[in-house]
Amino acid sequence: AAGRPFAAVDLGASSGRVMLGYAGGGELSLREVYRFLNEPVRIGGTLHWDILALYRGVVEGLREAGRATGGRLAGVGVDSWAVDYGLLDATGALLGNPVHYRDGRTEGMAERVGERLAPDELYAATGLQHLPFNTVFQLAAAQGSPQLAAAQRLLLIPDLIAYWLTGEAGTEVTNASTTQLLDPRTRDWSERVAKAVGVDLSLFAPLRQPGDPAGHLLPEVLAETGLTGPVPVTAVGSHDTASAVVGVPADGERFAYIATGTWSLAGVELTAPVLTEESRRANFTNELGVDGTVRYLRNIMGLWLLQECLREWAAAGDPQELGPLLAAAARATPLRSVVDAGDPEFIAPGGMPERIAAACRRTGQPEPRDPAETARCVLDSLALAHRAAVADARRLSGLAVNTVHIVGGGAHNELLCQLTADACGLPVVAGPAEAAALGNILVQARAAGAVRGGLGALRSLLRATQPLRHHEPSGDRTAWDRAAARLTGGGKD
Ligand code: LFR
Repeated sequence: AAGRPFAAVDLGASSGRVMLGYAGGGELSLREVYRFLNEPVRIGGTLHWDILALYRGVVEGLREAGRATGGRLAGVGVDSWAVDYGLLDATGALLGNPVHYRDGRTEGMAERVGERLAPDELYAATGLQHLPFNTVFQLAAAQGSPQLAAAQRLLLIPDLIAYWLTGEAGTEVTNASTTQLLDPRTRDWSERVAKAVGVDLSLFAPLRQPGDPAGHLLPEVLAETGLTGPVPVTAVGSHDTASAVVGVPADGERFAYIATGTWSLAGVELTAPVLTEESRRANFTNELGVDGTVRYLRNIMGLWLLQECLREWAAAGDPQELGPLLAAAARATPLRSVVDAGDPEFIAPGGMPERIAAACRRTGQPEPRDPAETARCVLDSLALAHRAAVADARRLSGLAVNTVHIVGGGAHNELLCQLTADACGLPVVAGPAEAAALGNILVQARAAGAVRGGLGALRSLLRATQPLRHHEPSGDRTAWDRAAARLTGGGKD
């Protein structure tokens, strides 16, 4: 093979994986070498990430990658979910387990921060959509805690893993943009915001750009993984969604993307942020992307709704297999009832089937009667939310969109992809499912000189090498309008 071997560490909310990719000389291939569960732990009423288990998974995965390559790797890159962090003391020791963004500690924090900086000013300065768990709100919740008082460093999750692998601390900018402390115009910290909300910016390590060197695997890590040094670690789009957007196999600029997994992140790629009041009201975010781009998108609950139902049914002694469940959902009555898949009421774990049923009752719609109807309700609701996000992104950014790309785990879900095409009235290109890992590898490979060019060139390499599926819009689009009206109280069928 012509390509050189790179490892992508990609940590998701439900599982982590180490992927081995070969890139260069026209080749781009990827395979999973190790996957491990990411199981949060509730202790003393707080939901934590089991960060040491995740780190162990990373080490095991790098060892597996080395086993496949004779101990040689041309590079390693780390991406994960956003907003969360670990605190380190003056010696670099971790102060407690990172808290999960779905933990309830941020309740009431937006109001508290809002007293110091009004929501419209916060948006005008940071361009970030309001999500209750943005890092600023987590830091507001941690204010006054002995841990924060002892902290000398704050490292976002992928930067924390990279620090343990290399001994070097940095703050990668695409993920830093999800803290709500960064100005998307200057792509640098907003000292004004930090001062107003009482955050000490010296907690953060220096900013890094995707493609920047981030150190080398430490001797102890080489020994543990059996890899032969030196192995460079490269800053990638360390926010998984930033890497996933690199991994969108788009041709040209007129596309919308939906990165689906635990979340659906739906929007467009821009060269400048949109910071208008209208954009704030539509709850659109301006997260930073690779190569100076802006990820203008909205968070939608995503397959979390279904994952939580599956967990609940299994716990109640009624386990469902995903394949048959989706087949039954495909046969269920379309658009029988829908919920607002953008509603933050669905963020916390627990009791999901009942919470979905309650949302249906509240809007005067029939409750789903069984798992198949619940799954159909979730998928119809996601497609409806995808449609609204794509329409709003077009309207607010002025970008003419002619194709919707679905990447991430949800690209495997044919029903979801078809419903999204139907709802949007646009062709959907589905795949790659491992867009985040591919985006991670492409940025490393480019930094190493194995591939060349801008995002357009990286994406044409994706199109040439990755299997994609096409969905043409079908059905009656007005049915989606009527379903949307049920949620806004605009009329009940
Ligand atoms: C997706 C994601 C989203 C972010 C959410 C929480 O994995 O990174 O982009 O809003 O997780 O961090």
